[in-house]
Amino acid sequence: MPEPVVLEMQGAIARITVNNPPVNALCHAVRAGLLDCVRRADRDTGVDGIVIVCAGRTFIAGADISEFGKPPREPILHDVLAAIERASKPVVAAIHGTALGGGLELALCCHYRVATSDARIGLPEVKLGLLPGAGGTQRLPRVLGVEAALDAMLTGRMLDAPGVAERGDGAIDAVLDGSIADASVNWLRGRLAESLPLRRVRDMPVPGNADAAVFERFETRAARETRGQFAPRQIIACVRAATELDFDEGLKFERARFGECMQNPQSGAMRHLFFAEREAARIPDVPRDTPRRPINAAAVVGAGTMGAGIAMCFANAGIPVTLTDASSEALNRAVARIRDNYDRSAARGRLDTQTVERRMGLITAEAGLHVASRADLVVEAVYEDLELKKQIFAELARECRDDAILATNTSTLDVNQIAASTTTPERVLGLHFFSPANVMRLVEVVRGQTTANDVLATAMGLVRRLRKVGVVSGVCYGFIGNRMLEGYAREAGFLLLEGVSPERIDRVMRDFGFPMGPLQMGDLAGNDVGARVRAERRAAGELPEDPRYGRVHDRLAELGRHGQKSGKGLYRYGEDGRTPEPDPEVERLIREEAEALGVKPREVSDREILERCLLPLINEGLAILEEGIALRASDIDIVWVNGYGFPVYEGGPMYYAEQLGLGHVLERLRHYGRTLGNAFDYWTPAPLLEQLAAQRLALKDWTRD
Ligand code: 3H9
Repeated sequence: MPEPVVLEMQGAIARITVNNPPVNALCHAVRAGLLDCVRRADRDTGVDGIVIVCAGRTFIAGADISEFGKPPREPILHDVLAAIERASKPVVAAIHGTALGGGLELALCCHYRVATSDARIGLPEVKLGLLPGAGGTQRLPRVLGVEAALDAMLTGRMLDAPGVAERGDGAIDAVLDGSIADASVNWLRGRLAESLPLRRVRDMPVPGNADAAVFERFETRAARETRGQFAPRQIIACVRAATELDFDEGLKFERARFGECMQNPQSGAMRHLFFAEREAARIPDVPRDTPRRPINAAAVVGAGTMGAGIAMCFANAGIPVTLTDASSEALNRAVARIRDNYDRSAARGRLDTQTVERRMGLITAEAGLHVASRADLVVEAVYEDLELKKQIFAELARECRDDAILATNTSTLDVNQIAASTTTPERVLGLHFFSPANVMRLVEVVRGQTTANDVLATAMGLVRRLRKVGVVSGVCYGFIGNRMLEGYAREAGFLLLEGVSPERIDRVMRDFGFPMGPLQMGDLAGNDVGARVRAERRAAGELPEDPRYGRVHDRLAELGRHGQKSGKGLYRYGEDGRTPEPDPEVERLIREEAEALGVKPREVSDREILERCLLPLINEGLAILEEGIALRASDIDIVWVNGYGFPVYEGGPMYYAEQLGLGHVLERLRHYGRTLGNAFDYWTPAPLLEQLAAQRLALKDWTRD
């Protein structure tokens, strides 16, 4: 193992290089090495200045997250940063890649900062349920101003170094060409010749006059954008402290708040998700170095909302894409919709017009499946009809190159049957995008019985290139996410029949942290779609013969109450077409249906609403795990957080279950089985749950033999 931190002399400049792959995290050895090198260089009378630079792909990406929760080992980061800041000679941070979290905090303790033109900086701690706890909340406002600093810390967004340098406020002092290790040394030499002073961010005043109104505005925004999260409020409090307290008092305040965030269970949940997301990319029987097929051109079959959204995903990632459909009107409509979508982003200042034109230029619309012959990968996104999809795949297999990958965006149909309709099933898999495809991060990558390893590896790589998160799912009805949704939606429907109002059910689930409740979500997805799927599944004998099952929603669909899109569903929608309002007509309908079914109104507590919605979902997750549909429990968490709005600070349904205690989950399932009756085995615990609870095993420690 090479030394993680080395010091070498470049004339009178001491260059300290951090080399701790993959991202130069500030683990114990790096902290110790940095402290030692900085002290040595500072003492050495032959040294005029110091440069801190990193080897590999990036500058320091922050504290080592895998050390969190373990007892701290000296030297702690604060001591290292204090030594850098107090050095008697100018210290320059030479940034390439990304300077994040503790990495940027370290750079802010240096007296100057230089960067490559593609470098980015950021304080993303909020995404881990934390705040920048090594001076970031006190120093960033001093160089960027309160508002820009708060914006960066509350969103965790990265800022481009050249843009920051242009502001001229000392956050980045220069953007350099060529090798950063050499260019930074030369830059420092030049400045030393001009006898540059030791400039410490801690001595700068916080610019501007941030009054109470500014902080209130950010409080309101945080309450909306990061509802229920603990860390954002602490970040705002710390920045306020930076404007009110002297620097050292501000640091103390920050440290105390950082400790509170670290202790808060939310951070544990969010750190779990950080590692879970990276783990999801690993497929045990597909080695990381499996060769991938090049994807330089894509095609999307079906120009509906989904197809158009998927085409945008490719264009956004710079991949040329051909959208095709049998109907040229549908194609024209799709292109107009895409254009409109981009124009609206441009109007909001999220995209510049050049980017809009470049992306539009990558999208071609042309009728006829023959256009797919040019593609390296085709995504089919037509109507959910198995026969239609089989026909399309048979034709695609003839039209496309032999090595082209054929993917279906089905959310319910059997990928194995679709693959079997081609002569080359090994190149077929599912790519289940979530709606709206250009916004939602999740893609379930559905591995068919015959999908080849390199096809799967290529698809996972592609999803990452689209800046989304891919989770591998086996083939079953609804894959991971929609299959788990069933029990959740079922119980919401039963609670309606038992006399609980739709608003109350949705409110309880929103209070738990979902952006919307199950009934609002149903209205958004469309009751006609749900009713059609239920009818097909009922006919196929795949649903319990329970007259209560989906009853209210089937009635709504019969009445043309399709949901938001038709202005009324379980709710009615006001002027804006989006705000749900209770509808007395629906209340009457629910009462009538309950009477017809003989379901009596009951007193139901909020706790019961929450448990009845969540426990079946968790139970199904365990079944999915046991069947091998999901590779690991944390993959299920990634699906539910990114595809269904499960609150990040609860870590996903399986992590949440583990926090409740699997024994407790088992006991509550049994409780409902006893009190509600266990019709159709609704409350029968998954065998894996019984097994884990009996053995007191954690989900992550369980392996499928
Ligand atoms: C902090 O700094 C607290 C301070 O304010 C206060 C302290 C007192 N630690 O994402 P990738 C691993 S909090 C440990 O696939 P990319 C990651 O698990 C920290 N490990 O690469 C993965 O491992 P594996 C604030 C880390 O190129 C591998 O590196 N900083 C860390 O797509 C590659 O990661 C952050 O939150 C870490 N800090 O993206 C930054 N970071 O290969 C978090 C990464 O075994 N990191 N790993 O699966 C990132 O955002 C991205 O990793 C980065 C690279 C953009 C840097």
